[in-house]
Amino acid sequence: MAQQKAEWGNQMKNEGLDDMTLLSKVTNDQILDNLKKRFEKDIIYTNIGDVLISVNPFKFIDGMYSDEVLQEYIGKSRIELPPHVFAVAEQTYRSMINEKENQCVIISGESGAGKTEAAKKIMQYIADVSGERGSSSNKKVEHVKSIILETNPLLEAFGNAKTLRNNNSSRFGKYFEIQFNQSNEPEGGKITNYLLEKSRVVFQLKGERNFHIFYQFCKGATPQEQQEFGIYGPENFAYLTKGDTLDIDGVDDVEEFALTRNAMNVIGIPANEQKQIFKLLAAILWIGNIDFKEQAGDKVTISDTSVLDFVSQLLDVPSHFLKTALEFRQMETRHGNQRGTQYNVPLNKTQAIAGRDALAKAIYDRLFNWLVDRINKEMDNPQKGLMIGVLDIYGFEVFDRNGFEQFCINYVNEKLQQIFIEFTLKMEQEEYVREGIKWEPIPFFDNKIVCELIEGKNPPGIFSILDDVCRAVHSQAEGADQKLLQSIGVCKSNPHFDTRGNAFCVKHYAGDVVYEGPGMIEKNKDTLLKDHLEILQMSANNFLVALFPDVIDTDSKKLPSTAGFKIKSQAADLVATLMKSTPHYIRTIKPNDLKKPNILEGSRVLHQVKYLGLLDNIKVRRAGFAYRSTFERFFQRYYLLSDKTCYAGNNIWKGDALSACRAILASQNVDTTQYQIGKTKIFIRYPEMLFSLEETRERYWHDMASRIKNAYRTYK
Ligand code: AD9
Ligand code: MG
Repeated sequence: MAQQKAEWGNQMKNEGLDDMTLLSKVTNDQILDNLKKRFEKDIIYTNIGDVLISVNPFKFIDGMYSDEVLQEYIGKSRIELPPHVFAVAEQTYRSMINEKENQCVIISGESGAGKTEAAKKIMQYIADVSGERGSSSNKKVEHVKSIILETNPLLEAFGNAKTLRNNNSSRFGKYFEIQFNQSNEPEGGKITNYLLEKSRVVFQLKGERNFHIFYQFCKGATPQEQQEFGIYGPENFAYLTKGDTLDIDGVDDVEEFALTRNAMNVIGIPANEQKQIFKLLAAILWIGNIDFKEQAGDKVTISDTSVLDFVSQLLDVPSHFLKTALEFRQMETRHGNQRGTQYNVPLNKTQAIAGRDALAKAIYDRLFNWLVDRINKEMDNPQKGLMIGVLDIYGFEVFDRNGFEQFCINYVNEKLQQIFIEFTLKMEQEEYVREGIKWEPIPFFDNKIVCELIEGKNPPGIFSILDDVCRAVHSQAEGADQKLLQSIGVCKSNPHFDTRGNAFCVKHYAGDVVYEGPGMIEKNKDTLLKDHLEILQMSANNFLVALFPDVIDTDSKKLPSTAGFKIKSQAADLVATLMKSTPHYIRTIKPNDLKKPNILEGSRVLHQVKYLGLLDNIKVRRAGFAYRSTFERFFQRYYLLSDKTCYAGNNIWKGDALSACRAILASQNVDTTQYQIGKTKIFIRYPEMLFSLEETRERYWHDMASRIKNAYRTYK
């Protein structure tokens, strides 16, 4: 480690700055140049003050996350060692202990930039340093630590997939909250998941796959599972072959399956529940193999009834009911508010396929949520102590064709950018004004206007318009897309919006995205078909029935909650939680689109540097103060440093906290240009000064301990 540290030191001298606050010229090109120099030397981490920038190396860098390196970061301040994800984890954990406040780590960046890998490192670090592994006498702590580490393979199996951008792309967002006990050990936890991309269950683009678990299961099922659930190689299932890709380079699905099963065991999911999970996965795959034959009169019939019978067996539902639910739609005559008779309308082939797929998606989505709830149950902790949350959420997405999913994903990113602006740019500047600190304001783009465009109520934002149209075309699908295009024009008063034929364009902070209108209303509705709900609730399998506790709504006037409404309220909850914690930022950057090591495409990185707002971040940081603390807190921490405030380790100060702070700073001969005194807080310009105060404090305690030891020896 010593040698490695020395090497890192040398690299830093020759190869770019480890804190870009110190750049000689603050321009986007200089930032790019600095990141590039470091990347070429395998230095993937760089700081902007407290924000960590990480460039994905797409390769294993020897020793980077070894136990020795991890140990090295324990107890160190951010400025003592080279920038590293462990330094962020350390600072997060120590801040929680020292400041007694909840913390969160917000990881952002586009798909394949390294968010999930960074999140895993943070979790690993916290599990490692919080009480010694394997030695804690508290069984609950040991169990929670194992779960923290094992949820990753499990949720990745069910929630990640190979995409064109990332071989292990998270197709859901997650906020993992670790709850600590009085001894600062993890004693509980809670995962909140956001918007699983369930459309992947039934469709994948060329070169992409369905969720990993399906391939793992098909390749790694035991002979008994193969027989009982009719599971064979993935090439046999329509849902697994849409993207013409069954394997991922360098990944052994059978080995991964063993890890998934192991994770289930460690987490505490018993064999009978595991069996239910696999049975439903098989049911989904077999639903995908149901095909329809067209009949005269725009009707269909299921081509192969043996497939239907097998699905019925897996779902434990009567075969003829399932057949009706898949071939017909139940309708009801209505006379005013009076309910009338029910009758079946035959579906055409397109409708039947859409219905079949909706059933498969609904089962998978509920199964995924069940899994998250199950893990949460294992980590449940009635004692609510301090918390650290780690947010790993899908990055900003722009595809050739963008739909409702991209719209929701980009909306959440817009909200996260708002928080970033709030914390790092706005609040910082507002605080200087409030505290009367001398300050040169820095202009920056505030994306509030884009958030308003999407979530606003008055004037109505895009989500409100989607909901209105859903309400207006409640029971019929026809004309919905047309109605949306008519209604959405009102958003044109916002300069970040425009219409383009069948589509509309939003000018996001990270770039312009054109969203296709057709299909949005259907996706926003997101209702489970009544016919499907009825059939699933009829199942003799209690596990399946419990996944669908929905009450069948007979009042057709009432609009069930929409997908847009759900993501909007989830985002609001998330923002509220994050705003109550002290944030730590990791901004991840993807160096190239080839997913290859040692290649940094300048234009791709520059684009990310721009939309991540790194330039504003550096400017505000340079003009600002690295550290601030209330007079009281500063005094409590450093009273030891002055003879006026401390005698023999005891606090002897009788005056006010501000005067104590002045006495402490004077005793350390701190230059008055290095700090400013505000109305309630002291602001310190450079972290080095704080570091030196910390060192003096440490030394004091150390000397004190030696003095006591000597005195004790003499006494003996
Ligand atoms: V997505 O929005 O979920 O599609 P992420 O999460 O940002 O995306 P991920 O962490 O999955 O990206 O990283 C993509 C791949 O890059 C990983 O599977 C690794 O192969 C690779 N990677 C990422 N970070 C590192 C790293 N620090 N060291 C080595 C890395 N490889
Ligand atoms: Mg990810």
